[in-house]
Amino acid sequence: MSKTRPTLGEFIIDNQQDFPYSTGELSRLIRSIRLAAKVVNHEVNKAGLVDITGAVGEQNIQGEDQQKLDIFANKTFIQTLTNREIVCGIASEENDEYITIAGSRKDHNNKYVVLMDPLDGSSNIDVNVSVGTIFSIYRRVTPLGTPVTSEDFLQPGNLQVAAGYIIYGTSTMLVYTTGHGVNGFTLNPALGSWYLSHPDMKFPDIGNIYSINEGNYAHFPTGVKKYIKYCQEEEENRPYTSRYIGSMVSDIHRNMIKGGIYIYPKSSKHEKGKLRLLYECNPMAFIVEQAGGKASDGYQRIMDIKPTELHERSPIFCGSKKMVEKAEEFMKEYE
Ligand code: AHM
Ligand code: MG
Repeated sequence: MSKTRPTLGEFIIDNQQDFPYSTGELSRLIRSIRLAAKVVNHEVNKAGLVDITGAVGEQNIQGEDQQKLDIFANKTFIQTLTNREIVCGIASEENDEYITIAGSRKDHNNKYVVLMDPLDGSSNIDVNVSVGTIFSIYRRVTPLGTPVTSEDFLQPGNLQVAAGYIIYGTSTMLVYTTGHGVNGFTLNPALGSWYLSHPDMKFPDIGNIYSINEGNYAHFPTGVKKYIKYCQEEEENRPYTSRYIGSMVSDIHRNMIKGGIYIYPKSSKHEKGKLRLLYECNPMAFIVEQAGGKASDGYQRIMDIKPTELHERSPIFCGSKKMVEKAEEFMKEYE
């Protein structure tokens, strides 16, 4: 009989030493995310029933308003983290401003802030394609006992304490890092438990998949156009295979397992790219680097960018190290 895999709960207890300044707060925070993820997973799985249970904006048979799933996911994560009193602030791709959480004692004494994209790739839901939640955790930099300020959120990615994603796919997985490698847990929906299915995940140094929305080709910088042509040439292990789901979490998850590069560059349509530095690029960059890959904006490390605004965007090139380095060479040569 094969050895039983630890659950996420057991894994957290066994790896307490991996949690910096371990007071149990970060473990509780990950547990809250695990809970919210299960609630969102349940709702995402029912998305195909929307014609039966009522469309967005209509009332369902219980007389409740149907919500768009990204709004539902946003509320679920915010409520779970707020109710459990473990964070002092939350910033979400769905909210214009960050949220300050005082706690029931109004003491502002929690030390972590969470930044998240509650449902990334949500335009894929209607066609039954995988979507994800992305989260990023920092220690606050302002003094305990005071309300959080924007300074607590505008930290470079290299100060992240933990980051992760949930992929609502053919199975649902939670993948996260606390800076000691990357581990993936698969949800057994019958039991509601997450099992360690992908221990110590590693990006292959080089792969044969490139993931980019080539429909925007005409608008790409020359370096990106040349790199795409390089991917398509018949030489060495090329041409590479093109795979683009249009759901960042799924595209990067696949590339981490099989080897590949994911690119969302700047273009003449999007001067700074499309993806958000704080909610999408930094957490994914932390995971990619912890798995031995590389994440760059084409010229510099994503996690070294000092953010200046909450909803700032950044181009991103991430995945197998050698592939990202090659793409950077093209960016340097042709810009
Ligand atoms: P979203 O946060 O509005 O869902 O947008 C992010 C998504 C990524 O998951 C995905 O890689 C990208 O947008 C796809 O964009 P495009 O359709 O321009 O290729
Ligand atoms: Mg998004």
